[in-house]
Amino acid sequence: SQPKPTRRGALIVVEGLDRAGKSSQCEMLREYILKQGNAVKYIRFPDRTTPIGQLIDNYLRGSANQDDHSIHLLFSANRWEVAKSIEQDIASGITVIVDRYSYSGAVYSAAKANPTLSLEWAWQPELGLPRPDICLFLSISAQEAAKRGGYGTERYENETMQTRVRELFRTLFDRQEDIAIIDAGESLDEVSKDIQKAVSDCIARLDSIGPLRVLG
Ligand code: NYM
Ligand code: MG
Repeated sequence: SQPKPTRRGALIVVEGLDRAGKSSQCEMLREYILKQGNAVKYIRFPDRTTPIGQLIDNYLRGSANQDDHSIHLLFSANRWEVAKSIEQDIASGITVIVDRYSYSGAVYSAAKANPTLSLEWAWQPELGLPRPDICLFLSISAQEAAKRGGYGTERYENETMQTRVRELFRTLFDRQEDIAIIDAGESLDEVSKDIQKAVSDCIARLDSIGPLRVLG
């Protein structure tokens, strides 16, 4: 008899405003998936360790300026340079948790209100990237986020920008599929439970979803 083919991993994205609790929730989710006996990997965007990532890091810290379009395309390129390895991990049965992805990419750039940088324009370079099986949006108001120990000092970390980002996330998520809106205003454990439920449902659907798809 033939050996059973490896069941592919799931591609899980966690999105939200700065201070929504993404990193803590990603770590709790990683432990949950591991405990269930599944291989799991955590990655984040921007990946500041690559040469492109270093340009992005300089920009975010304010030590370099960039044209809005140019930096946007660098954020996208930073995903494209990892796309193959995500596909390989998924195919070999590893579930990949991604902290921020194309959704952040499109909305943070579009939030700058540059007249030639619309949400539609910003989404285009993402077309063809691995498509998440589920995107968990940790939903929290900009005011609530601001209360959580305040923002950092990087670019975009202010309430005006975050308010626009939040609106654009909503607009984008109305157009995209497989989005789970999670109320991130609750306790860590409650939020984590909601995430586990959404992810378990997604993993149970994997066989009917079939192979990893691409963003459209
Ligand atoms: N960001 C993140 C973008 O502007 N475009 C992108 O494509 C991605 C992935 O980078 N404020 C912004 C959102 C964040 C900032 O991310 C740094 P983090 O997760 O706070 O380190
Ligand atoms: Mg941040």
